[in-house]
Amino acid sequence: NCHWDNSRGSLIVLEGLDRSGKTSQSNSLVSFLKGKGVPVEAWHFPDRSTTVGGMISSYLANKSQLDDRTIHLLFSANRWEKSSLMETKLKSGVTLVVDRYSYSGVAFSAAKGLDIQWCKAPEEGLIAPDLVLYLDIPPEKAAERGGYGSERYEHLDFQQKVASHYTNLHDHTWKVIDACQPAEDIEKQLRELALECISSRRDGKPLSRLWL
Ligand code: NYM
Repeated sequence: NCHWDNSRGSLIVLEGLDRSGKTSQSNSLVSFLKGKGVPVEAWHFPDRSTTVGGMISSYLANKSQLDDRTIHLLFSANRWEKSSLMETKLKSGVTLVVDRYSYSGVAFSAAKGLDIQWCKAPEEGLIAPDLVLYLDIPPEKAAERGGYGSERYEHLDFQQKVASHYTNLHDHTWKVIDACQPAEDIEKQLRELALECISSRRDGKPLSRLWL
C-alpha cells in the first residue's frame, strides 16, 4: 500500500437530511477504505464530546433553549475547535470521512429563516472538503423510513426547508447520490468516488478554505 505515501489525506464529507443513511454509509465507507490500506478516520459533526458539543447536544435534546443565532455560532465553533487537529491529520496523510460539516450548519440554520450569507460567514476559512457526497432523498421518503428521533429539527416540514437550502450550496466538489437506491448500490458509488478522490491527492493539491 506504499502508493498512498507522501500525499496529504482527503477531506470527504457526507451530507444529507436526517434519515438519509449518512451515518451507516460513512461507517461502511471507512471500513472499506481501511481494508484498502488507506489511513482513514471517521469523524462526525456535531462532535458532542467537547464542552461546546455538550451545549449543542443539550439544545438538540430540548434540554436547553438558545436563540437561533447562538446555536448557529456554537455549531460553527464546534468545527473551529477541531480544525487544527483536522489540518494536522490531513497533512500527515490521514483521510477524514466526516458525517456532516458546514453545509449542515448553513442548511439547518437557513431553514429557520436566518440570512444565508450571515450563516456562511462564521464558516469562512474552515478547511474546504475535497469531495462532498450528498445523499439525496425526498424528505417524504426519509420520513417514511421512520425512526425520526425526538431531537429538534426531526420533522417533515422542517426537513423540506433544509432540503431546499442544501440545493443552493452545491458546488464543484459535490456529487449527488440517489439515496433511494439499495444500500449496496450507494456503497459502491461512494467507494468509487472516494478512491478516485484519494488517488488524485497525489497531484499535491494544497488544502483550500471555505467558501472560496
Ligand atoms: N446540525 C448539524 C445543525 O443544525 N448544524 C450543524 O452545523 C450540524 C453539524 O444537528 N438534525 C443538525 C443536523 C441534525 C442535528 O446531527 C444532529 P446528527 O448528525 O444527527 O448528530
